[in-house]
Amino acid sequence: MDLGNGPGEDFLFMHRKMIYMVRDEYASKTVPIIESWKILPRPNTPQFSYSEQDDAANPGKKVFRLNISDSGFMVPPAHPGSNGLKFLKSPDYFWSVMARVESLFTSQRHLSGLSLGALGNLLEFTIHNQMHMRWSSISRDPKSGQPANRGDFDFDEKWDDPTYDYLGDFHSSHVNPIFWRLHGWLNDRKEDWYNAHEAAHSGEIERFDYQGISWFKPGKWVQVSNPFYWPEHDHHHHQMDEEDVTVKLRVMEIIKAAADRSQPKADTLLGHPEAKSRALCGPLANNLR
Ligand SMILES: [Cu+2]
Repeated sequence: MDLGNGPGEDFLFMHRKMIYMVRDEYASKTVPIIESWKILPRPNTPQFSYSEQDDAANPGKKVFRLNISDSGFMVPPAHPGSNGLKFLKSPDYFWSVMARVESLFTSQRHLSGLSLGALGNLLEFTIHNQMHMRWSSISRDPKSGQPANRGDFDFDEKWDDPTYDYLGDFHSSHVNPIFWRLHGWLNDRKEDWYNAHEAAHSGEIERFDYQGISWFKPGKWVQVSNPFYWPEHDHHHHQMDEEDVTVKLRVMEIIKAAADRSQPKADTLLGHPEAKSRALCGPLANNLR
């Protein structure tokens, strides 16, 4: 498997762009952003954590307030009969696999030997997919309330209902606030990666602005100069041929039509960026459900 290839960089760039677009939307509506997880919530983290803060109403006094980002995040049960998912959601799995992978991706020694593409591919196919599934609840048909999975090409309007926030489906996962916490965590690993390289061999990675996003110049550790965000006919990186781009554009049109039609709904602002990511990330939950 080629770990250092372009798609790993695309994965990271597309999500960073998406996170910043959504944070801008929140800022423009003066809504506080959904904070990233600083560390993955442990199976034994208390569900409600309170921290001491200054009391604005009584200067000099302290109050205890609920601190969401330090609180635990309950793990919803797996669909009965899905043993693979049951294992993935277990504390054993968290401690024996996820916590170890997490420590690799925060380790300076490990990060300073990875290219950006390898970082993206490794993150996506290990902890990213596991986080989506760990915190997903049972997928339900929003109309009937019965357990059901949306087909990959089923863009029926009923799936646009904001109550459909299944984390295992790219159509809906971004409606779930946990999506932004876990993707915020992933996004922060790029800064760890950059800092690890700076510490190990300062100057080998240069930063620049790409499409309004703070990114990394191609060089020893970075392969792609124009990470994928939306298919275009005029640049041909990753050996994408014309026919391939045409097919991708068609798929994007279908997805965009589905996203546009939910305009009046609350989830629209968040809907576009992740709809775009469908074409990039590939099926996430298929092998787990
Ligand atoms: Cu994701």
